[in-house]
Amino acid sequence: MIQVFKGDITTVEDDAIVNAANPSLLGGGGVDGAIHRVGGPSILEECKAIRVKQGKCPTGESVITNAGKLPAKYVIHTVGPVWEGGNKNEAALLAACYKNSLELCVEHNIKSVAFPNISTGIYGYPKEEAAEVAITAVKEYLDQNKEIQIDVSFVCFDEENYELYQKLLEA
Ligand code: AR6
Repeated sequence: MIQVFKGDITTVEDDAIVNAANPSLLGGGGVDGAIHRVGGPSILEECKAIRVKQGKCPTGESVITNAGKLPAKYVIHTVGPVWEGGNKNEAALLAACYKNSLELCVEHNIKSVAFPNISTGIYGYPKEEAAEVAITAVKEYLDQNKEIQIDVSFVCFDEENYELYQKLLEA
């Protein structure tokens, strides 16, 4: 099942929420800043341990940590592409963020997950193109893995994204 909500992802009570992180995994602005602020220091501690183990997180990949004081059980940190005009493999990298995050959900028996609109803030990905990539990637993943039952929500912070997702999901 795929749903869209408008709001702040730090309040979502799903098994997991996804963070739009950067390769350092050490925090930043936007939704990343909000998740670390509300979740508290245990998330950053686990991110630092992952850094020691594997180094930076490449664009398109995802890692999983505890969710600290957040209502979710896990935070999946994924690194979206910086928009550079569209010819730098941005769409494939953005799709990989969604698919790799869903892959982690399967590994951790996560049954509900909320995604923010990855890359559409500080990273500058055009919102309509990003929404199309996000919805297509999630639908493809769920279609290709029919045995997997995960409720997926897109949590839109701004009205423009919310309206785009509603329009595209109705179509
Ligand atoms: N809940 C849900 N969505 C949010 C929230 C929130 N609390 N706050 C912002 N958004 P951005 P990016 C939306 O900039 O473009 C960080 O510094 C926002 O409206 O958070 O992937 C990282 O460390 C937008 O639609 O992430 C990276 O350096 C969406 O989240 C860089 O920003 C993504 O915006 C990543 O940039």
